[in-house]
Amino acid sequence: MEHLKIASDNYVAFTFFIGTMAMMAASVFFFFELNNTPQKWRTSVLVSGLITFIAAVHYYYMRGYNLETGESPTFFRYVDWILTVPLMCVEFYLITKKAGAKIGLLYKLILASLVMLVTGYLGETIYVGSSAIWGAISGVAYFYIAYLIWFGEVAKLAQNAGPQVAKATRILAWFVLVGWAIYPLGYVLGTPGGFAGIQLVADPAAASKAMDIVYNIADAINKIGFGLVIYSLSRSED
Ligand SMILES: *C/C=C(C)/C=C/C=C(C)/C=C/C1=C(C)CCCC1(C)C
Repeated sequence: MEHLKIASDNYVAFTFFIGTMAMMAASVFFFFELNNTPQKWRTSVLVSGLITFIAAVHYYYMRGYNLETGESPTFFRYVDWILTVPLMCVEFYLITKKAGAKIGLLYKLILASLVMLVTGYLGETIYVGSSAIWGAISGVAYFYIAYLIWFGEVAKLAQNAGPQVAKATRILAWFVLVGWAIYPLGYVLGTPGGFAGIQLVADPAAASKAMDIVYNIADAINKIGFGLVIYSLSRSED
């Protein structure tokens, strides 16, 4: 077999590589810190570690897949998201639980995230010709999640859960509003032939590369950054 190496101008492979390393390091950090985490925050910090660990395994695979085939690992990208995004919903439930969050809230968040991801996957793979319609449905589910966190149940519960939880929830809400909004940008960039007439990158191969780079950057910000907000909450006095 030919020996595969990452060319120094191969930014897609490079971001997969650095993403793998960052997710691994973050997982080791969260797991090892569990021992000196106060009991009431242990599950939350554990979930932060699970999110980056699941991503690390997928990134390790996607890195190899991309290097060997030169293609975008769309399927495993979505497998990763379908596991990790619901776990981020679990984080919102866990931190608002002591203010009375009900399991129904968790189901709502998880259901909306599944709708968001499944419709995004359909628009990216099977119904590329109607990617705008699937992207729009996905976007509605995304805004519903953002609504719950900014103004709905999550926001209201966080207000009653003490100043530290309120503050952490506000930061996480910014992650969802700004950090998560990077993904639709990747989707628009990567739609072959353009998204609803918007074509940011004309060459299909370049478009798919741009999409992978955007998704890889977004994942690092959202998974590791999100986990660090939970970690710093676990170190607060509350
Ligand atoms: C760790 C992975 C995360 C936080 C992934 C989040 C993914 C999204 C917020 C994706 C959203 C999409 C839309 C809102 C519309 C277009 C299709 C998607 C799936 C890219």
